[in-house]
Amino acid sequence: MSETTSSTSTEPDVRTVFRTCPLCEAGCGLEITLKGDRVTRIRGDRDDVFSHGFICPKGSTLRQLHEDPDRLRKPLVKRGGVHVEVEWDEAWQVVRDGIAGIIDRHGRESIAVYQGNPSAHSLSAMTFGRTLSQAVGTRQHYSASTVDQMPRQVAAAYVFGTAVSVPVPDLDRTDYLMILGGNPYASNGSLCTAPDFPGRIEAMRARGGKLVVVDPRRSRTAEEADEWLPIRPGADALFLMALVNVLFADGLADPGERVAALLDGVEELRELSVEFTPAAVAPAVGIDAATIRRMAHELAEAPTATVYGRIGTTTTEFGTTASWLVDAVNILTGNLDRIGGAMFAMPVAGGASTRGPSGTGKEFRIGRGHSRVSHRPEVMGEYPAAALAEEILVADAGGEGAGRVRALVTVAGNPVLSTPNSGQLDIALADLEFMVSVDIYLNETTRHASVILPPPSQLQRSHYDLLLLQFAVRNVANYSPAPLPLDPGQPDEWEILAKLALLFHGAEADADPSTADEMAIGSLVHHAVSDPSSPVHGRDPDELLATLSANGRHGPERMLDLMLRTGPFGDGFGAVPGGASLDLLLEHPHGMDFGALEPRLPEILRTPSGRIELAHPVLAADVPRLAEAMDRLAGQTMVLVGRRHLRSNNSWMHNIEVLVKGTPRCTLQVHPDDAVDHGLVHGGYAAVTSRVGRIEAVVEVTDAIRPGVVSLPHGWGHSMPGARLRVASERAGVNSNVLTDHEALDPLSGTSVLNGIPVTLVAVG
Ligand SMILES: Nc1nc2c(c(=O)[nH]1)N[C@H]1C(S)=C(S)[C@@H](COP(=O)(O)OP(=O)(O)OC[C@H]3O[C@@H](n4cnc5c(=O)[nH]c(N)nc54)[C@H](O)[C@@H]3O)O[C@H]1N2
Ligand SMILES: Nc1nc2c(c(=O)[nH]1)N[C@H]1C(S)=C(S)[C@@H](COP(=O)(O)OP(=O)(O)OC[C@H]3O[C@@H](n4cnc5c(=O)[nH]c(N)nc54)[C@H](O)[C@@H]3O)O[C@H]1N2
Ligand code: SF4
Ligand SMILES: [Mo]
Repeated sequence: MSETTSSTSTEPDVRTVFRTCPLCEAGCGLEITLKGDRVTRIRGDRDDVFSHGFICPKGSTLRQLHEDPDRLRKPLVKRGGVHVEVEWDEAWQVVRDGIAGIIDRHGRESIAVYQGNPSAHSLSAMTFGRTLSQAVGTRQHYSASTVDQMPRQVAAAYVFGTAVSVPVPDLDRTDYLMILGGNPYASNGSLCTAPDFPGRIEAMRARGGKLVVVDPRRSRTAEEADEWLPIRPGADALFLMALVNVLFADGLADPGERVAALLDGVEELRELSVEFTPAAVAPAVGIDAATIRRMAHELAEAPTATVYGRIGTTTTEFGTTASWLVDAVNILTGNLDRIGGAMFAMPVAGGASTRGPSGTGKEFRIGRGHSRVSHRPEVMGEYPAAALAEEILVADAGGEGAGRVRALVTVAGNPVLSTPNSGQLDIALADLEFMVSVDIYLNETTRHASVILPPPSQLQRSHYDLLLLQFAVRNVANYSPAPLPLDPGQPDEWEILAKLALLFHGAEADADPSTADEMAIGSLVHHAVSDPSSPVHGRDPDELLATLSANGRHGPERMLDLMLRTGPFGDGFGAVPGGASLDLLLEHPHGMDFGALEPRLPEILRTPSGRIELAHPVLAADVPRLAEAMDRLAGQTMVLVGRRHLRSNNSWMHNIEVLVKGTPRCTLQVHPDDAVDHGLVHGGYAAVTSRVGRIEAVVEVTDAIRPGVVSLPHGWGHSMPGARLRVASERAGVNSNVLTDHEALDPLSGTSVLNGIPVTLVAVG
């Protein structure tokens, strides 16, 4: 820890450390002042190479999170329906016996694993999550990906070859940004890692650039935009296809020489787009034909432009198709892989887009197995989160896959609030025989757990965002050691995951997590030396292992060091003096900037053809479904969409007083015309009913939403018995996912439709 400690005060015991915020994708640098082991201040790190001092209101609350009396410090075991605190040894024994019992009675296929969003930002979970899920030995894998970005990844995998070859807007250099279904003024951006996203947008506008926001709501981002297009929910793929239609029809399609030489499927895409004229789609999309046409022209004619789609495009019935068409528009307007357009990051710690033979790869396929009850295809090793409840509840079903799910492991997930038809999932979890949760709270989901194993607080852990730096708008690397020490006896998060893995392998309760650590690093080193494309190909694995383990380095740090040193900027274990390594990052507590994005075609491609699949057969085959949806969308009446608020973070930061105080945020936004039609009044209550559920929400009448659309944020509904969230339960709100339908999925990715849910509204007294 001493390596990044700088004393900024003459007061004894006061020191300043730097830590990247792990709460969202922006990854802002924090400057943390400590007196002894107490945090006295957190503010933005002005010297951070990426965030330059920016933070949002959540960043400084890592202190409140650390000090929250409801945050679990010791494991909880459920006895007689009540969670009681126990010592770690006792908890591990209960876990060991529970696992052994389940495997004995029902086999491994009866155990499901659900990984939630914070695990994507956790160095521990990104390095040991896979160790755990492999050890469980089940096909029953679920995660928040299928209520989030999976469609974007599937589209990238078909078009470019890997699920992480997702082009990101070159925010700092573009002249024109069109955002569909994203609200970075609230979310700080997603699949586009850019601390101070709003500041970057303002800089673009200051240099004469244009911002267009396509959103059924006039979001904060739309307020700031030059133009707001209030699209009908679920219609983005049609809107984008119409842009493609105009680009071809008006002779604007010009990918540029370099990209054109790599493109397959241009003619097929042109043919597919023929029927989707602006006039044909306008009634369904809710944007007039002239505007659609003008948008296509503006995108093609801007010096540089980039289209960016996020949650409002992915969590819809055409999530994958919309994501593909985002790429298609960027390609046809000549903006793919060029400065100011949509570019690919070059992750410093490497990743699927930097490994293996460059320019070609294996075919991406889904459907290696199907879920037992609804026969949903596997996607990237997972079944849809929306299918978890039925896999628990339905006793007997035909189809592939062995038994019914009888046990569950959750890691950093709160699916009872975050996944569709959560009323049903709540019932299902109560029906499990055994459940282990790795989580910091006793909340809506973990109240069902037989055992809760709490990791240390965010401030007691080191950080490097292995996943999200793969989607950054600059090539940046930022490692932070843990600012605070562990509590006595508290295992680190990776140790919890590693030990769980060992127990699933049949080890006893006193197993040493370092056994799993040694196995995991051994296998990573072995892979590296046998990969012909790795800079350490052919080297002696023992020598590399010894180098990595110098000074007792182990766990995630040792793995990260390997990834950095064999990554695209790495030192190659001596081959490239001065190249990236963990030691180098430790010398740079404010992060290291490896420069602006640079063109990566054709090297980034991993498609079997080595080409960009602009009309991949799987994607092309979805187009008839899109055409069929037009009439239905045009006739759509009342639908529900979500939204995010800057001071909230999915379902789990509502126990922080400073974030939730003030005006209640869990309100149902209703257009004034709809309020009149339904007899709803501002501040009154509306009963909202969908196919699967009913809730009563406080009405907020506002013209910042399209007529025929209502909006409720997700992640609320903290009034469930058995949870321990004192602050959150006082401002419980209602759970919007009681209304979202577990049967409504994007069939190409298994991702839930969370936006555009048909609902009816009735005023209640
Ligand atoms: N209707 C609707 N539903 C949505 C969305 C929407 O837009 N609309 N958005 C979806 C999206 S994008 C996402 S990502 C999902 C999120 O869905 P989930 O990931 O299932 O839920 P979260 O609310 O992020 O809950 C995170 C859990 O992790 C715990 N936790 C926090 N930090 C840590 C940690 O460091 N370690 C561990 N082990 N646990 C930790 C918290 O206590 C909490 O239980 O929700 C989805 N649900
Ligand atoms: N403050 C805060 N920040 C967060 C989070 C949080 O909960 N709070 N969550 C984090 C996570 S896990 C994620 S994945 C990201 C998500 O980041 P974003 O994608 O930016 O998420 P939202 O802010 O929900 O913005 C989605 C927008 O889509 C609009 N929308 C709804 N339906 C449609 C539609 O059919 N078409 C179009 N075009 N728009 C539609 C909504 O009105 C909303 O304005 O945010 C991350 N950052
Ligand atoms: S924007 Fe995200 S990363 Fe930055 S301070 Fe806020 S929560 Fe943390
Ligand atoms: Mo998310």
